[in-house]
Amino acid sequence: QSQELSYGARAKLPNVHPLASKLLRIMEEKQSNLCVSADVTSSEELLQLADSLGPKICLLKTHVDIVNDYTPALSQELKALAEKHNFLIFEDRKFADIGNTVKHQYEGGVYQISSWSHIVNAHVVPGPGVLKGLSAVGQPLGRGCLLIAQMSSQGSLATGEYTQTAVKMAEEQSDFVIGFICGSKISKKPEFIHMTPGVQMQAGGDGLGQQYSSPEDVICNKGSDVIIVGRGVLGASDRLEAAESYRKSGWEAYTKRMGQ
Ligand code: BMP
Repeated sequence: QSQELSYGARAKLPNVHPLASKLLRIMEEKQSNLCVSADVTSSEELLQLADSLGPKICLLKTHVDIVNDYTPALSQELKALAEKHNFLIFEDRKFADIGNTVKHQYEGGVYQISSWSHIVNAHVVPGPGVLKGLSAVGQPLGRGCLLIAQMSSQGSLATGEYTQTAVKMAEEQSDFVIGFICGSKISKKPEFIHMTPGVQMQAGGDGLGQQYSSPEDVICNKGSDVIIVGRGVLGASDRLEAAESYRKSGWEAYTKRMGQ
């Protein structure tokens, strides 16, 4: 078995995207491969989460379109908190249209996502044009994109050849694609970051198709890099304590994988 590179070593690879490098450095520094999915509907709660959990996370994932009192001040304050606590922001917008349309959706509209979110993601179902459109906006700003190669939900169609095509598409646009949303490691290239949603301490589901695996399984057995946790943290009576326990589990699974 070939020697696996640490997050820190991957940050220094000659062909790594600068944003992927930054995220890998944050992960190493904060000893955190935890992305909290801040799926809340009020601005105040979102900012409170970002400020209190900020020290525990490498990445904050948002669904800005579920916030019911959005103003541009929210995204500006999120940006400031990301700097304060040294994490990146990932707006989980799941772009899935032709290049020209996603370009407008990324840059304009109410949310102006490209102006505040370091990372976005896209479905590969439209073909490479979706990335051409997004990168026209994001690349000059130093942004990065994750391709949705697999999904955690039951009955997902993103399997087999579809997943393989996503990997190929990423390799062909590695000046903008920094990794994948996936259930397990799907690319051998250490420059790409694998991120996995559907994580809770206990396996199971939510009755609406979500399927959960544990941090240990995702990082250690499946070889992914980042755990994405929503309700595992949000549903806890003490969210900070829950975030710390996911950070610790994710990090221990990583050190175990590295054989330390
Ligand atoms: P939770 O941990 O509460 O199940 O939340 C998971 C989060 O990850 C949600 O924001 C969801 O939109 C997102 N997600 C997912 O669950 N599965 C995927 O395949 C892709 C996702 O973005």
